[in-house]
Amino acid sequence: MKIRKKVYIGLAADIIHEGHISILKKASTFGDVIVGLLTDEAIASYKNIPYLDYKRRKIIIQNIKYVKSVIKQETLDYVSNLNLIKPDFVIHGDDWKKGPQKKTRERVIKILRKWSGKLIEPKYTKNISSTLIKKKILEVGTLPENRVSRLKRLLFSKKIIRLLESHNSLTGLIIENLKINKKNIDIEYDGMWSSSLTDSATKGKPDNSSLDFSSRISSVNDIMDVTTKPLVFDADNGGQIEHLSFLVKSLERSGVSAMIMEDKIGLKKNSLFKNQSGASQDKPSLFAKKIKKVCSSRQSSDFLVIARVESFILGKGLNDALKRAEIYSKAGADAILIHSKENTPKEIFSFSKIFKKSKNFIPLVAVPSTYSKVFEKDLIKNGFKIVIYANQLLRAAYPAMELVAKKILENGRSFEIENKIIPIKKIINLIPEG
Ligand code: SPV
Ligand code: MG
Repeated sequence: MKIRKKVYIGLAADIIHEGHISILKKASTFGDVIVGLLTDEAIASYKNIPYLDYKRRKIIIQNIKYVKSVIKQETLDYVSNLNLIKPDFVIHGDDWKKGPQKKTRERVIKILRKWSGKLIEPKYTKNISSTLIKKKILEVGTLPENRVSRLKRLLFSKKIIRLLESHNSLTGLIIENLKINKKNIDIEYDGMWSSSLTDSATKGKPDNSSLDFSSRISSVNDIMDVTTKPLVFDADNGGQIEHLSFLVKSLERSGVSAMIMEDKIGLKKNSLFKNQSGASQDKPSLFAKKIKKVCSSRQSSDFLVIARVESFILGKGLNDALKRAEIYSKAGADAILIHSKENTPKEIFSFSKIFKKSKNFIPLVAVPSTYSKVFEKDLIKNGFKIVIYANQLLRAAYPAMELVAKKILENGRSFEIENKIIPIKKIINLIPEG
């Protein structure tokens, strides 16, 4: 019996389109097609994680008639899978001759030489852009359960999750769409932070729980209407334990991926205020009960509860912070936000250095508002998995608006500030008609 040749093809296969089918069909004419399906982690190393998780993508691919089998490809690099399979052919669209996969391609060619394998590069199917399809998805929206689970998936696949404050739909759209390319890697925000501070300020109210949760969730829903990325909700101290399960249900129903709950009690005060007199911390055992309540109320463990330790904010020091983090982790928290209002990350790094070694270690979250010089790479090195830029968009918008308002008053007309504001046409075209 003639032994069939082996054809290897690496795929992300997030949004399957006719381009994928055409390349798989072509591959099958050379032999048995083995798909190396990129894991979320492999994809996250050069762009945003896919809409569908690995399991679901695998089901789709292994049921395509041109595919013989599917294996995991855990890195963008093909070498370890190729060494394992020693395929006669590797097939890939010729679009990887430039861009982020150029080096990967060179390594494939080199390794194939070892067993005289061949690289086949059909012309990339033009006019099918997954970016365009993704735009369509955005128009349709995303189901809450898809969105909720995205944060947990990111936690397992990215070195650091980058969240930016969103206080309305327009800021949500900036976070959703903005992308830059740095050294051939797409860089973007992973999701949004619904900040109690900026949500309240946008409505002209102080950050002392003057906005009730239904108002906060209404702002969240506006953002959810026009975005697909995960959103993390600032739940202050979660309110009364007796009401927590209703809050959790509402958040999950809206598609929120996580709530961050702080261990303060009494009339709420923003943590960045210098004077924290009157603010106090909950008893660790009582706060642990709140965490447990969230865990038992959530419909899915994909919805995360992040415990925010305020010991440094209230001058209680490292040992108190560590003790609390241990208790909250044991109570079921999925991550710890260790907050600080120092102007360097020294304090939070002293915490992570010890907590990293604990058997109760869970991922860490940083909010570098006052210590804004810290680079993400240093947060990663120190065990942080989520960074929240908690208020920057509102801080950018307010002075810009105030300046323009002032200039109109000064000049008695708006002509002088035309060069500081975008043309009306641009605003009209900014939001496509539904
Ligand atoms: C918020 O953004 O509302 C926060 C972070 O809770 S902080 O303002 O630092 O307290
Ligand atoms: Mg807040």
